[in-house]
Amino acid sequence: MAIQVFGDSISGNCLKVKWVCDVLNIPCRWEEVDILNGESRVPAFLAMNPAGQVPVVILEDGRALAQSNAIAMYLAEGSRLIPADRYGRAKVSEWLFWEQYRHEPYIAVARFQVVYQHRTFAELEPKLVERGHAALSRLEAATGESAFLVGEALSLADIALVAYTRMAGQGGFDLNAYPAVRSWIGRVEGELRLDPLV
Ligand SMILES: N[C@@H](CCC(=O)N[C@@H](CS)C(=O)NCC(=O)O)C(=O)O
Repeated sequence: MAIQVFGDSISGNCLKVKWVCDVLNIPCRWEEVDILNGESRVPAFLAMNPAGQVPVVILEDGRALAQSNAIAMYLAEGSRLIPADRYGRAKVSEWLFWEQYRHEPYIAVARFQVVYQHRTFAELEPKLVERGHAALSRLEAATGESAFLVGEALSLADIALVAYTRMAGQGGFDLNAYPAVRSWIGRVEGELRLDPLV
């Protein structure tokens, strides 16, 4: 039986899970959740994820798992998306933790406020914008040094980080200021067979 992925198809966090399944040919069944209409806050959903957020997956044996990066780690275990060596694996984790603490809370939230809440770029909190640019600057340095975030091959780090980075323009971040990031996005989109967003 395929795993079920409960997600919102324009959420970067949810797309991470879809892309890992696609790249690794893991059969999955997508269940669209309308988060704006409260579908992630009803009892049946909260029974799967008490945090009331997508993505959440139901594994083949019926157990639930939430948090995009935890799901991605679970699905990718033993695959080419996680380096074989201990240091490489730890570097992937470093990027995944950083994404949730220093990247997603600014870039994804700015985009959420624009795309879902219809704020203008000028109405965004300056702190969101400043920290989003700080995250992009760090990525600019890293992507200028190697083809992918952990060495020369696609890993889970690239999938997790590209999700909201490629959408950053929708939150008011001009990616033309980050040429190495743009090239890296192109490489990752190529690996994931995605049409370019920018
Ligand atoms: N850290 C979580 C964040 C999940 C998250 O923020 N989900 C959003 C959509 S991207 C959501 O479900 N929002 C609806 C809500 O919080 O009610 C993850 O990586 O999975």
